[in-house]
Amino acid sequence: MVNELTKKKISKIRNLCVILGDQLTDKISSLDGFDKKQDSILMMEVMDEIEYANHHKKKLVLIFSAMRHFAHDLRKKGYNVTYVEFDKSKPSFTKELKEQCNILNPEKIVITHPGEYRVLDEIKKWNNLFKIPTTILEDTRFFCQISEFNEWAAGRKELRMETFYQMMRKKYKILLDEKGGPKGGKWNYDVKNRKRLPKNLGNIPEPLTHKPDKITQSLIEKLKKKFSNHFGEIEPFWFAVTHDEAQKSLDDFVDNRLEFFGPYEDAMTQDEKFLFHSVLSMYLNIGLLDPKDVIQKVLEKNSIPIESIEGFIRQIIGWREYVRGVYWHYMPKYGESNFFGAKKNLPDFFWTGDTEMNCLKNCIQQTIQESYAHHIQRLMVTGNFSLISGLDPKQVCDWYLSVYADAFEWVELPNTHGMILYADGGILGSKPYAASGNYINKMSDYCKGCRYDVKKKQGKDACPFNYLYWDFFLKNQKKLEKNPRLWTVFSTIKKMSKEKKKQIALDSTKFLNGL
Ligand code: FAD
Ligand code: DLZ
Ligand code: SF4
Repeated sequence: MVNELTKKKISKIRNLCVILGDQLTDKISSLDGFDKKQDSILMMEVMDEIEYANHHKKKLVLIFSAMRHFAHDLRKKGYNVTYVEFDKSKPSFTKELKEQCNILNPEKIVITHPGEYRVLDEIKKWNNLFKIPTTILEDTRFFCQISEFNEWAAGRKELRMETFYQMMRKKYKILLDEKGGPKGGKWNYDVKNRKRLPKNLGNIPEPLTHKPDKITQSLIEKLKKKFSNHFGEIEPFWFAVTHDEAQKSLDDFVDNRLEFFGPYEDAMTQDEKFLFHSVLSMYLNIGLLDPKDVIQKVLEKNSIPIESIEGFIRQIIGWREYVRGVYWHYMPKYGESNFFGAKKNLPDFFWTGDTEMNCLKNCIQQTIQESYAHHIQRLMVTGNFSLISGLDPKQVCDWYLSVYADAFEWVELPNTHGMILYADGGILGSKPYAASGNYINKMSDYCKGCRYDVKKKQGKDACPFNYLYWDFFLKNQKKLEKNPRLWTVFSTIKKMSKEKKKQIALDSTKFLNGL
């Protein structure tokens, strides 16, 4: 791509604004006060970012295509943009920035706070390395700033999403009644978000697909050649890569799927990959959609049942903001804990989908194809399995960071390390989300097509989730038995015979050794 600035031979610029691959909006704080005559933008595709995880090929296409389209739009609007395309000779942000500073000679470097600690650490070294002042600005796309979360968290005995969420609802006056209480009388309609799919629901509208244009198509061809070793299927590629396309995807969700989002939020079926989910996280996370616009659009649909509106709002201003707060509050140490001392290697089938467990096979194959799985698949199938099998948290986190198009560490790590693995010892959630095959059978149709029998509790045909569930609690009894939310689990264990415990251990060891 042509380097506009070098072409124009500007000898010195004022601010060099660095925009990262997940900051693709002209509302980004690093562009506040941008002066088109004196300032310039730098965007870089670099090998470090490509190689720090085994990113799904669709994720690579999404990010680079969205970056290139964004750079193109900025230039059309009259911004000076230097754009560095990926190449083996472009190893890191720091190395590239150094070269660009030599050419552009800026007075100041300006950047919005990155989404990952690893990158923040790198940026913090620029001041000294380049002897050019570097300003890191807050990421104002979020509802809750990091300092505000830290203030909220300070002195609390425990952090809980629900308390945080209510604070956010009050602060932004979202879904409140005239007296300032929750609209409809309840803060949370979670109990209405757990319906199984009925047989006669009819056709579920699929998410909007977008035809790759020339920029995307040529990227697909290049990436196919250069990064064929990366995970997942690159085609068919149908994601939005521009703001206009992402906006159309949002409209499509609100018009066609939001109504049933609430009731069927926890449901799963092998025939539908997306159900009533929005499939918007990847656009939100890279800047193609603004969370504030998304909330606004959803709130305008006031004819839709409250359990869908509230359920959706809770995910965005509740969970999304809460996990980001937890991440920055506890980094860099957050990912280092291993509460259960879990150390089993991630089985190969996580990368291939080659397993006889139908629920896992289905969720993983879908992940290979789409770089997407909805929340309950990530939580209760792959996540639950990782927890009760005692898989090494670092390997599990690496997997989630690689395979999903929406995966950036600020959101992936708390969800994986905290929510599913409880490796943080209960910072993020109040108990581990362990479940037996019964839960998966209740919420899906996976068990019908499975070689294992979900009703069987022991022996070679029994559903592995059934014995692994008890094995997990038996192995971790000392660490968990005082948790009041696990009272029923441990009262059952107290009544369990020695023979039964022995059988659970036998079945589990045999199964885990065979992985
Ligand atoms: P919907 O179900 O339509 O939800 C609406 C929006 O709410 C999402 O787009 C997302 O922005 C937000 N949201 C919902 N749940 C969460 C949550 N727990 N944390 C943060 N935001 C949430 N989400 C990511 O964006 N990136 C990740 O890397 C990621 N990793 C996850 C790993 C695990 C183990 C688990 C259990 C969850 C993870 N999530 C992650 C959260 C959630 O699964 C995805 O946001 C969601 O599946 C994306 O699909 P959707 O857009 O259709 O979401
Ligand atoms: C995920 C990703 C990839 C694969 N490549 C790039 C890149 O080459 N250049 C870039 O600016 N951003 C990329 N990203 C997104 C970054 O990883 C993301 O901006 C940081 O993780 C945020 O800290
Ligand atoms: Fe999964 Fe067990 Fe059901 Fe098979 S029987 S699909 S392994 S829950």
